[in-house]
Amino acid sequence: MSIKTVSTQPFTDQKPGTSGLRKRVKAFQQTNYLENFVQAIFNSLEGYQGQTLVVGGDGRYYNRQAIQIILKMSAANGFGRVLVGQGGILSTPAASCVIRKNQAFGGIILSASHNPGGPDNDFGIKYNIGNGGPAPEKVTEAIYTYSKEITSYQILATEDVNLDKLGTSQLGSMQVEVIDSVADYGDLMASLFDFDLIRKFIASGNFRMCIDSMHAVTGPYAIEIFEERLGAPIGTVQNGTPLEDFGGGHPDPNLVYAHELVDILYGEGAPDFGAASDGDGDRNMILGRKFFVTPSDSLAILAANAKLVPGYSSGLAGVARSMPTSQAVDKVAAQLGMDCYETPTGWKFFGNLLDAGKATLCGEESFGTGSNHVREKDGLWAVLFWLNILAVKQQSVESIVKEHWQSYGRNYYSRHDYEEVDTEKANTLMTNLRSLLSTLKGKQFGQYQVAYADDFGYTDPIDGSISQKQGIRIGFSDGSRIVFRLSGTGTQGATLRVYLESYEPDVAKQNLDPQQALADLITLSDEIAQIRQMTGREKPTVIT
Ligand code: G16
Repeated sequence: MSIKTVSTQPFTDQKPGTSGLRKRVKAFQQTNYLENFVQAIFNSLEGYQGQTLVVGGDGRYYNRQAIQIILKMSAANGFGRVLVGQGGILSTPAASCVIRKNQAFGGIILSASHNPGGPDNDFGIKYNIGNGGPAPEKVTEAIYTYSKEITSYQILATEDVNLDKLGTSQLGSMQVEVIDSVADYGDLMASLFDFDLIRKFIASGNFRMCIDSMHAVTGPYAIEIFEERLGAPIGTVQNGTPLEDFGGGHPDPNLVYAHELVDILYGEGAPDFGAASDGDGDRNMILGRKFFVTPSDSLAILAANAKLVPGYSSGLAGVARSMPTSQAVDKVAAQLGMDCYETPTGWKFFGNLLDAGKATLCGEESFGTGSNHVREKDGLWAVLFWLNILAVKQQSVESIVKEHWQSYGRNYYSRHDYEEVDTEKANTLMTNLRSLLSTLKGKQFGQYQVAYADDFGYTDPIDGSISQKQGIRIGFSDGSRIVFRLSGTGTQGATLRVYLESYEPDVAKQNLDPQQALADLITLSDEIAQIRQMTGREKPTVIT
């Protein structure tokens, strides 16, 4: 087995986005494309010689081939040991858990998250640091810099590793350990939640649930946790076999793409509870019978009820949400007397707050919720948190949410996405908006008066790092908001996201359809940003 040094040329498009590098599979299949990026990751790191790396992915098309390349490059670059999930499978939160449990140097996760998979769809790769969380911006920027300068990479000339057989083998001087993808993660969940209580609740027969893994990575995790450890009937988990193309679906747990589950929860004889997870298992959608819980509300409700759950019974240090996420959790934090942090979009921004013990729960409007148990958002964790609350309160999902609104008020919320918009047009729309900002304050639009208008910037309270231009916020004097930003996770053209929020403390007015409650703000967002004119689109592609 010899180490080969292969000459290569840089690619100019390897800048990591909101969560790593995401491109079409075909881009990754170009000669040296993946190798360059992996070498750029290694070049950006210091002190990893002889250390442990965790590797796994969501099982999508090209996962196995990519893992073989990464294993051979890790060996050639001097890692001492790689822990790899069986079959190449590790959900994003499970990878975070394994990194932390083994005090690994870091991890490489292969996933394009909720983006579709298959030869003509998407693939992705991201680096996680030793705390188990996504690399912070200074690391991703260094990776990008190295990717632009690269002239060669190192790889071991050797046979592929058998990824399906548990156990240890040798790759040059590096050890490869194929680990059970689920065990460590399952044990961590059992340590946080009252599994006995949930098991009894499920066994009582008064509660039925349906979990949709969308043919993505959570299948084996959900089957072991819900059906095997918690005793839910076989078949509770649907679409539980990970497929390379996710069965042709779009593994994004929202009302549009998780329609199979939505049809069940809104149909005749619907179960009491439904949940779905995304491609790599870090997102979640929570449904009650004929009832949808917005991710922003979900975060607020978990925070308000955390004391009911063993892993959080001593209270929360604080909470954090991304800027576009609704302010529902802010109300809970204020009432419980704890800090609430507002960060840019991207789970990586929560890492420092979690490490410093300033926040215990974090969440994002993009169907992500998590806590300090790992350093990634965690879909099945959120489902278990809800199950634990339901088992204690013995109420329906809908009544828990409505009681929450009665106590804290309701933050009506919706996100309108315009996908695959021409990049230049989307950039012009944002530039135009930026140039308007200084003129907006104090302006009256119908019933709304602009209280502030800015481009969100964030100074990390722990390390002082600054992130600018993180989304345009227009806030009104009644607490309503419109936020505009361009997604950092798409792979084709640009995705414009428009986030709309209004606050309703009056219980009598809390039962409107959000699109109706937000109708004036929706019209106003078009008036201010000229969305239809600039994008040529009459309506959003996806409304959540
Ligand atoms: C990633 C990030 C999240 C972010 C989401 C959407 O999630 O980890 O923090 O909220 O993308 O980002 P954007 O609005 O830029 O598309 P995931 O689940 O795709 O890894």
